[in-house]
Amino acid sequence: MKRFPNNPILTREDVPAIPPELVDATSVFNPGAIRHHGKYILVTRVQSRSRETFLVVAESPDGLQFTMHREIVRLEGMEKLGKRVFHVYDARLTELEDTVYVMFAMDMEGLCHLGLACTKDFQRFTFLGITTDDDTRNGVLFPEKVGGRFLRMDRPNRAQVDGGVRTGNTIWLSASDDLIRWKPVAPLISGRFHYWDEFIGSGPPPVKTRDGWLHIYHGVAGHFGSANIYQAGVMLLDLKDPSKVTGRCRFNILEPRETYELTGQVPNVVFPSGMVVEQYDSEGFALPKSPVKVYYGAADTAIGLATTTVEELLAAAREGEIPSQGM
Ligand code: BMA
Repeated sequence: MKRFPNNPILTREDVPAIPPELVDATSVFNPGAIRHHGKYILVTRVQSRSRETFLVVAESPDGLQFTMHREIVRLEGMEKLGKRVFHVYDARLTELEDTVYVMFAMDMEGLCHLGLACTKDFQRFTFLGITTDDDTRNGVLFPEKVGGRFLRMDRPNRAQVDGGVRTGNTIWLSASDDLIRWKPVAPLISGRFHYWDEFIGSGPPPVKTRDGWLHIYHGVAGHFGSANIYQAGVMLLDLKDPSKVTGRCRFNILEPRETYELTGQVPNVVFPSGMVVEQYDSEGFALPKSPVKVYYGAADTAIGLATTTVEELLAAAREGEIPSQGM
């Protein structure tokens, strides 16, 4: 992927003061992204000096220059949970039947859940519920039902990186009839120990192509002492049966190299979370030549944009497995 020359596209200096919670923001990162009614929308993660986390919408006419809203996203109905929610973060956006769904991480006492909210206008957001029983992050909805059911990928937090947070090394496919209650269907891919993607999690929601469901994920190399390196990669799932993995990149497609990715609140992080494919055919398949914009968190501090095409991503997903030494 190629970095946009004016990266980073959003930094703490772009975050307006939204008193009393948010003044002099510390960071803005890990955005969900969507093109909606001709505008590019990001739902960003913003932190204040208290290290509270807020979701704040940013919008743009061209996907390159964004303006942040002067209000914090309020998830209406979340107060009825009656339980403390420390943070909501890492939104992923999917449009289903004229409604935009936001799946996000919710840090609660002892574990992290996946929460679901919806909006039609990015002004009002309705909280729909907690959608997990176990510690889980990185939930992404498929943009349509497959085989009559809603599908998502999610990543149970069952592993621990040295010096890092609880994480996971398997992305699962789950299914649901109502978007709230989910059942695991099958594990999809697991971390490749010793290589770039030892710990993994979904990036942006998958994209429908004639060749299958194209999906960008993040991989963490945890074997470099104090520095966990977060990178981006790509995989492909069978169109009709997404529990079948048909491709996975050998090389990462983006890794921390620029100063704004190498240094910051958490160094060495590119964290892809939003993706806009510009062109689809009349049956809703992404066109191979279509430009693709990938929005990513850089060092948990700023937002970067990387560009590519659908066919380049498909080619990367077909690179194949990392061969074992000596075989
Ligand atoms: C992950 C998540 C992301 C974060 C990344 C790097 O576990 O918490 O939100 O960007 O770590 O710190």
